[in-house]
Amino acid sequence: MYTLLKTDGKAKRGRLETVHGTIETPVFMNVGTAAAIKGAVSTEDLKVIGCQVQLTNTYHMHVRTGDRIVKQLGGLHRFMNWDRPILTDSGGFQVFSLAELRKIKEEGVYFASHLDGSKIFMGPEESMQIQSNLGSTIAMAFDECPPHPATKEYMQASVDRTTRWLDRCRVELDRLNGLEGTVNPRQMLFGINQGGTYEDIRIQHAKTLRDMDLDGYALGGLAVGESHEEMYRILDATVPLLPQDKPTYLMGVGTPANILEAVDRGVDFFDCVYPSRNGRHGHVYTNHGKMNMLNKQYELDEQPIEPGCGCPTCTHYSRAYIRHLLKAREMLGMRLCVLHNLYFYNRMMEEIRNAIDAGEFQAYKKEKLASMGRSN
Ligand code: PRF
Ligand code: ZN
Repeated sequence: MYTLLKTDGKAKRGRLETVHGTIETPVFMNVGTAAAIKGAVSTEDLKVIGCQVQLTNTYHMHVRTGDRIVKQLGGLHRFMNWDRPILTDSGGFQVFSLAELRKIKEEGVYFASHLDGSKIFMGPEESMQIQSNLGSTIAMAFDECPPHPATKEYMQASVDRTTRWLDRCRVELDRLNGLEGTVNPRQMLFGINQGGTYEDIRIQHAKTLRDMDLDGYALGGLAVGESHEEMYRILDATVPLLPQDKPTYLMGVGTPANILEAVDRGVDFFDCVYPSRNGRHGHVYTNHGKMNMLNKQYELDEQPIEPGCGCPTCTHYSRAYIRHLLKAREMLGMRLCVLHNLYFYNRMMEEIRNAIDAGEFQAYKKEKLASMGRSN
């Protein structure tokens, strides 16, 4: 159940109650693609960092180790020793970005695994079955994330198919939730709005989705190569059409600035690999912009990454030591940078929630954007 607690302009402050506990929004979902946050980050670390919800991928768990095995082991929560909410992405996006020899048909997608080339079929029913085996808190509808750019004809046909797939997802998830032995019989379903940068297709699709009484509404097909301005234009046109009393989720976004702009347009949920991926490369976020920890200027620098930061890294280690670890290719260097970045993202979301609560979101956004500078 989602409760809209407060609005500040279009920014929403919400609360989603789930069988795995409460999610305060706006929220950043930490990306654990294959049931692990890359960079050797554990469940215990995530609790310290203030992570409310993790995201795991249907596609990755299906091709290795297999969702049936995870089900036999009691589902993802028990498998990962994580008792808070988990959202699983449907495979729609990963099939399009990773798999080879892809063929899209009305029934679903035929493709070859990126691991061993084995032939796999995934349609709406298969995606729901896998997500049900995983037992995540929130399942995502199986969609097509069309490439950017795509012709209008292709986009319209793709979105219409995604809508038909959503109908099939709903029927199948209802069936699975009613079966005996289902890992999480109260699994929720979020639908996904598509349409690329075609405003009219987006709007028409959003209107179709809002009449479907889903647990949440995602915006897919953004941050796939269009400009930030185009993405904001699509959010301006689409988010106001989605039910305000349900959570909204902007998939795969983004930079701190993207998140601030999307919150300002009414988005509740985010996920992105940037904090973990950048951290693994020694790139860290601070309130004064990004830093490259490999730079020579930190060789003798005994300050923490960000003075005043309460993360496990900044509490204990210096820039000089972190630079050394990265140079020496010690795993700890990556891990410390990832921990700081995830803390930075989760802390920013907490600041956003506090600012909306106080009715000061505009002032907060302006100050944060100004202090971080253009690089974010
Ligand atoms: N669909 C799904 N997952 C996604 C996307 C999408 O369009 C995106 C696009 N940014 C990220 N993850 N199912
Ligand atoms: Zn820190």
